[in-house]
Amino acid sequence: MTKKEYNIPPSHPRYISLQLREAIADGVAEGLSAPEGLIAHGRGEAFDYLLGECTLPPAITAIRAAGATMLLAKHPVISVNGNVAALAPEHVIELSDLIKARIEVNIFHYSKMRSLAIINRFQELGAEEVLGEHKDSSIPGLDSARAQCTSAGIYKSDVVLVPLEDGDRAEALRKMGKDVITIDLNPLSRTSRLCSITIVDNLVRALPKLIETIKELDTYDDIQLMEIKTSFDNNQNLKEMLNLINDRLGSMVFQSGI
Ligand code: PTJ
Repeated sequence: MTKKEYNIPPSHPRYISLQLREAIADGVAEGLSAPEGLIAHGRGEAFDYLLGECTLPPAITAIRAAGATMLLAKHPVISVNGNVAALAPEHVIELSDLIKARIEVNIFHYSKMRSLAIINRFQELGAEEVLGEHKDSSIPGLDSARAQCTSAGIYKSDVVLVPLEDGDRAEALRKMGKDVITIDLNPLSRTSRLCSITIVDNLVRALPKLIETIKELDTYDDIQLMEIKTSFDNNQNLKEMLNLINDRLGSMVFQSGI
């Protein structure tokens, strides 16, 4: 999240959550995020409550698998949308620099103006290249605007990170033979179930952890990385996450707040 002064005292018990909410509201006001992005954010907030607003162990496992997969990639791409541009542009740029991944804007609620605003935001923050303005290729079997992509970016990629995604594109990208990694707070979403690796965590917590993990895994050889990648089972990981949420809810004791 771009550091900005919002009118929320740091002592507020919901400080971080409220800051993120302001960042998304700003994103809409600045023409980066779609109004629908507010709804998606609210759904994310609800799931974050269920996780206890922290990175749970299955997410750490998924982050390691994602890190290994990204380090093994020949053409990694990070696909960004309006919510990602509002919440975590600096982390996306750091990650792209670290693994030499291309950044491509690909939005669901398409408008040329918003697409350009997102490209500009990333460039203002130091991204050298942001693909997505001139789309010259398309993802087969996908009817939405998200099918349009660039041949040098998403089309050519072997590994794509698609945070806050819609399931249809994830499915189509997988059918193209790509490894598709998502970050999604909802372990029940189609995207979560259809991706190769799903990190069930908040984007703003997961990206810095992914960056740290990649720095650590950078000393591993390809055989060790492949072992981490192939030993990951997405369905099993989602099941563990749901079991943890279930246990957490079952053991909650409510106390008077005062
Ligand atoms: O900019 P656009 O036009 O591409 O639109 C972006 C949104 C996010 C509006 C669009 O992709 C969309 O409608 O997404 P969905 O289908 O609502 O899915 C968003 C998913 O992200 C939901 O499962 C949310 O629970 C989840 N989510 C929301 N906020 C976060 C999140 N996951 C991780 N971190 C978050 N901060």
